[in-house]
This record gives sequence, structure tokens and C-alpha cells, in this order.
Amino acid sequence: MVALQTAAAAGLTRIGLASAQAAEEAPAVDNATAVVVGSGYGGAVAALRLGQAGIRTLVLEMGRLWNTPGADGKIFCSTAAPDQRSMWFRTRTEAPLASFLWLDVVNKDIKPYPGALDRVHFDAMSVYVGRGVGGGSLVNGGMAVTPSQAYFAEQFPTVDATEMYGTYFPRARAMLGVNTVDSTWFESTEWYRFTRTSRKAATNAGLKTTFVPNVYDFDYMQREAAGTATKSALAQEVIYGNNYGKRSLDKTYLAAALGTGNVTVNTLEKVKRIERAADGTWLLTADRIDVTGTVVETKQYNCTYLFLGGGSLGTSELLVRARDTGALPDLDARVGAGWGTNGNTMVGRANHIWDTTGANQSTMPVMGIDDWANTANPVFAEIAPLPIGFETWVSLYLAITKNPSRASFTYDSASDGVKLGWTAAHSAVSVAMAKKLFDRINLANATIYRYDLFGSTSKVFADDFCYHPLGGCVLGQATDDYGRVKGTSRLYVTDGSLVPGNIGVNPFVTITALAERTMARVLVEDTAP
Ligand code: FAE
Repeated sequence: MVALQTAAAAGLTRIGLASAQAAEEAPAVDNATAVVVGSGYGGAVAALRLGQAGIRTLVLEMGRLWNTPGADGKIFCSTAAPDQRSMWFRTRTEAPLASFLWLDVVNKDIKPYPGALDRVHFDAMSVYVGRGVGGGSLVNGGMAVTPSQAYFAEQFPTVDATEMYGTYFPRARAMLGVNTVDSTWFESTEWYRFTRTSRKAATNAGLKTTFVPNVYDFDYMQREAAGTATKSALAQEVIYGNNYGKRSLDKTYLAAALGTGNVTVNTLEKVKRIERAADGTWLLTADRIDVTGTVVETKQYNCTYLFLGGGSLGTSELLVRARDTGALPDLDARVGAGWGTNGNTMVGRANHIWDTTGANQSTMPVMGIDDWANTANPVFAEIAPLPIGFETWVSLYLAITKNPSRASFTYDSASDGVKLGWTAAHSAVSVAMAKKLFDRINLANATIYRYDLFGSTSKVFADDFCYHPLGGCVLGQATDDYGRVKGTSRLYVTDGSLVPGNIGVNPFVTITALAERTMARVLVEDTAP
């Protein structure tokens, strides 16, 4: 933790216990025993467990370290007043809710900068991801949900579910700092009126709701509500970062990783190529950018063990490129395949005038409508906030549907990037499933949908973006059962690309637990002297 702070305060892009000295002496070609690409959930677990094992590890992260306050004294900007810190090299924000009453009042012009939230556009789907030390943990809603054991076993038939639920899920939850809202406070506070109103509507339709844990510190949130702590979740902070309260990875796994003294993080460095050197070690090429996005240096790294934690998009792109440009021709044909949106679709309902949702809304979701057991139409819908500071009567949801559609990434030589084969027809499956559930809620409550939230005049379901990209290097298919990439050696995947397109709940606890399982095995079997 100390290292994270001092390094950024000094304006350095290299962070470790001896960061100041290291930055001045950093050689052009760097050697580490292990390199971890990306510092989200998968990367952070890998870094900590490698560091604890005494292995000298370098983490390469394309985003910046978020701990230096801007002119307003805050590290992150709020959703209400987005500035350059909000999004990754944009001239205008691209918020999920594009409009209100069809008005273009949500998005703002900003200066290009390595902001915390990115929206990556493919032909028929755009994907929100976090950028910076901590990856998605910086921008997400903190919902820390463990999937049902039955569905986990269905999605991961070769993984010992008993061991996962006995060892790795509890380990992940403990390290992530998962906690649950106090139910008495929840029932009385104005900040969760929106959730109670949605719960009532679901109950009227005979649907079950369930509390979901979060990594936001609920004691802190209660102090925010009491006026004794600076507001964050209660001050419209979430998708562009939280200044207080949230236990993002830079405060948990990554702080512990740096504390081992064996881990260094280089920021604003994007790995673009991985290949095998003649001596069998890994050779990486990375572009270092400045805050204008200009490439100021192209660097090379050499390591024995390579861990990919660039997320479903980042890792899939690196591996598809490596296979299809001939750098790693023996990678499995299933690299790039098995991608899905976790069945994501967002929707808003209009409540009756007497069913208020409140001007004051916490940004941290704490409840879901759980209809996953309905085999005819399995849906788990997060009750999402719409924290815009005035009464809207809107109930907003992020539905996770059991959409079986999967797409693949393919290499595009023209851009040296990847294309994603996800189509509007794939999204239509999620929409149809969500619609069945919310039609039921509307019928039971004599309510209607909102048509004004997603830009166009008639769009009810947001079918063109997702928060939960999963797959692209599926466990047991493109890798062995522990994330070792097939067709090569000492190359591992530890992130969301291992999950086969859907996990039925918000995914980061699953990603973290699977990474813990991989590291436990790999450190014993692959790195022993
Ligand atoms: P991720 O966290 O995306 O980390 C990948 C990291 O690698 C990033 O920091 C990248 O900048 C970096 N990177 C990528 N490519 C490169 C490269 N070539 N070179 C260097 N660095 C690279 O991956 N999930 C939940 O469970 N609960 C929630 O409440 C929730 N809410 C969400 C809300 C929003 C707005 C968003 C965007 C996501 C949300 N998610 C939520 C999803 C969750 O954040 C996501 O599943 C995880 O962050 C994925 O973890 P990974 O380790 O796969």
C-alpha cells in the first residue's frame, strides 16, 4: 500500500517497494522470473501468490495508477460531473444510460486521457472494462456474488466443485473483503428506497429476491449516510471510480502483492506481442504511453513464466494474435472461442407515482431478483441504482440471462487487432429472456417499460453493451483444467477469459476463485526447483 502511494505521488510509472530507485535504473530490456499482463482480478491473484512464493514478478498494466488527487482534491470524478478522468481516451463520455427523457443530458465532452472506464466497440456489441491498477475493480458495482454450485458444476464439468466451494471461493471472498448490508439499516434508509420499490414489484409478481454481498464497506456507507464520513457511494461515484469505501484490488490483493517485496507494477504499458525466445523463455513487446496516449517507448521483457490477466478482451486478443501471426502457431484452435456477455441486458421500468425510488440512491447494488431456478427462463436480475439526484420513478435492472449464444474473436491483419463475431441475433436471445421476466413484473403491477434511457426513441432493452465479458480462452478447452495454455508451456491464463461465456451471476468472485485455484496448483507443480 505504501509503495502504491509513494510511487504515484512521485509521478512514476513503475511501482514497487524500491520503486523510486528502480525507475531511474530501469534497463531497456527487463528480466523478471514471472510477468503478469494486466492487474484486474486474475492478474492481481497471480501477482500476490507469485510474490508470496518468492518469485520476482513484474506486472504490466496499460492503465494508470489511481491515487493522485486532481485539482478538485479527488482521485476519481463522479458520474454526475465526468471529466478527463472518466473514460479511456475519449472526447465525450459514453455512459451506459445514454439519455433521460430522450434528452442527451448524460454524456459530457471531455479531454482525451487514460481515464478509468473504457468502452470497447465491436460490430454488434460494445464492452465496458476498467483501465488502471486494479482493472475492473476500479469501476464496477462491487457485487460479490458466488454462483450456485449446480450451475458452476454445469459450466465447469472438469473442476472439482466441492473443492472450489470449500476452499477457493471462501479464500477469494476473504481476500476481496466481501461484506453484506445490514438488513435493519437497509429497510429504513432512504438510500435503498429504489431497491425496496423494485423488491415490492418483484414480490407482487411472485418472484424471489435475494440480498447480494458487496466489496463496498457497508460500515463506511452507514457513516456516509450519517454525515460522519465523506460520501462516495452516496455521492454518485461508481463507474468512473470510487474515492472512498470500495475495497478495490489496489487496496486488497495488489497492496499485499507489493508488500511481499517481490512484485513490481509498471503502468501505462500495453503488451502488444508475446513470443518465445530461442532459449525457450518468453519475450514480450510493450508500448509505454504518456497521458496523451502517445507511444513514448517500445519495451521488451523477458521471463520464464507468463501469466495473462488482461481480461477476456485483452487476453483473447494477445493469444489470437500470437497464434494467427505465427508467433505461437501451436495454440489450440479454441483460443478466441467461447465468448459471451453473461447474458447481460439492461432495462428500466416506470413505477406508479406513489412508488417512488428516491432522489438519493446508493450506487452499490445489494439485491437481485433470483429466477435462475426457473428452467424455462433462467434470469438473475441485479436491482441497479439510477443515482441522478432527483426522483425518477425508474426501476433499473442489469439482467443476467442464461443465453447460450457464444461468439469468437478472429485476427484482423488490417488493424493487427481482433474482430468479435457477436451479432444482434445473439443479443436478441438475452432480450427475449429478460423481457419474459419483466413483462411478468409489469403485468402484476400494471406498469410499463421506460423508452427514454438508451438513446433511441423505442429502445427498451440495452442490447448493444455488456459489463461482463467472459470467455475467449475457456478452461479445459483452450487451456488445461488449471489455465495452462495448450500447445505451449509456462503460459497461463488467470482471468475472465477462462469462463465459458456465462456464469449466471456477476462474475468477479468466480474469476478470483478460479485464479486462486490455478495459482495453488501451478506454484506446486510448475515452479518447484
Ligand atoms: P479486468 O478486471 O478487466 O482486468 C484486466 C486488466 O488488464 C485491466 O486493468 C486492463 O487495463 C489490463 N490490460 C488489458 N490488456 C492489456 C495489455 N495488452 N497490456 C497491459 N494491460 C492490459 O479482468 N462484476 C461483478 O462481479 N460485480 C459487479 O458488481 C460488477 N459490476 C461491473 C460494473 C461495470 C461498470 C463494469 C465495467 C464491470 C462490472 N463487473 C462486475 C465485471 C467485472 O469488473 C469483471 O468481470 C472483472 O473485472 C474481470 O476481471 P479480469 O481479471 O478478467
